[in-house]
Amino acid sequence: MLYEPRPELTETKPVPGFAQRVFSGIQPTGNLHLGNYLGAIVKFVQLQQSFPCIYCVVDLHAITMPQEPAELQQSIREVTAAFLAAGIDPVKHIVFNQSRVHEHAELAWVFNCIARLGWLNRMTQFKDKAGKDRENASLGLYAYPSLMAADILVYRATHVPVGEDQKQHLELTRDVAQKFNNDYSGRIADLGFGAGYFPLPEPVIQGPATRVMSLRDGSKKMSKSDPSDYSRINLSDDSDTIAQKFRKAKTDPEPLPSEEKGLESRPEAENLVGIYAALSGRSRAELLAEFGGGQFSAFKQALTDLAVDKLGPVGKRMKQLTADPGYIDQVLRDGAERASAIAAPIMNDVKDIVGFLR
Ligand code: AQP
Repeated sequence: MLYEPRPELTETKPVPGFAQRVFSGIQPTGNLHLGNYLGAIVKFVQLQQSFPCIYCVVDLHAITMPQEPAELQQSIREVTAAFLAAGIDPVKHIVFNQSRVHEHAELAWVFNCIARLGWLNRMTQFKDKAGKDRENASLGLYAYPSLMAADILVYRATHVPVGEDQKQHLELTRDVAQKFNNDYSGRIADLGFGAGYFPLPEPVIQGPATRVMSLRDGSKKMSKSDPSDYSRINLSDDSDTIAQKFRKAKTDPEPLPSEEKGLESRPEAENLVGIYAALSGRSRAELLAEFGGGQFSAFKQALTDLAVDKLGPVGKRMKQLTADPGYIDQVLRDGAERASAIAAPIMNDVKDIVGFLR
């Protein structure tokens, strides 16, 4: 697993022929957790140094599963607060909620007519989320990856920081871009857009922790929708809760190994060491040299102290920000205006390419 810190994200490979731009989103579907933080938000913050970035609270995606309206509004503000608390700059970059920019939904329809059923049938996230009752899943949940392609390509974004679970959706985005470019290649050339209208965006998956696992089951990813709150560390958890969750985190009876090889087939131990490595910026080998041979209790105490130290200030700032919804709403409105200014001309180009009158 790729838990080693990779602060050199700035060396991300450029996509030739396009202005380099970062886009990513997070669903407002409940408490943000350590997986979202290490797998996505930390990378969002780092990439601001080298790219213009657009970060979106993807509320259209959220309603692919049932949401209580008042809770959805609250979650949109909380995810925005987490972005800002972690260090995303809404003035130099763009932060907004997806439903405010109608071009996402418009382009998604065009992409629904580009993407093939066979492609969507292969998406593992749909299978996981629909579960056994597929007939009863929403059409929106099935078409989720097509909307995600539109989110990215409506800004002709070239780089998309995500956790490992989103890799397959990113591949589908590239397939959609490629097929659109091929299907309309003549028209794209006639209108003077060169060889291809859309870039094939690069996933930025490397980073400190690409897949953080549940604290209750090392074979399942840490997730907002896990019914057990003990499966995850929420960004809003206070220090006592963080300590309690790490104390109760599942482990095995063996002491910690002194070398990385000893973590094989020990998913819970590997996960905790990976979280420590990501939060501290130290390598797993270094940590095992220090903690190897010792009991989990001492390691868990050190991990708790580190997590409280790193996440405490983020949680505190989130609380301050959510206490001022007027400010959050202003950030989102302003971001949406600036996002629309980029998306509208791109959507107009798409209409011309496809052959709509406008
Ligand atoms: N466990 C994880 N480890 C590393 N990265 C993760 N991400 C999610 N879980 C982990 C990354 O966080 C970003 C936002 O994800 P999302 O909210 O859009 O949806 P998700 O991937 O479905 O996240 P959850 O927490 O599992 O939510 P629910 O339970 O609602 O489905 C993405 O970049 C994702 O890779």
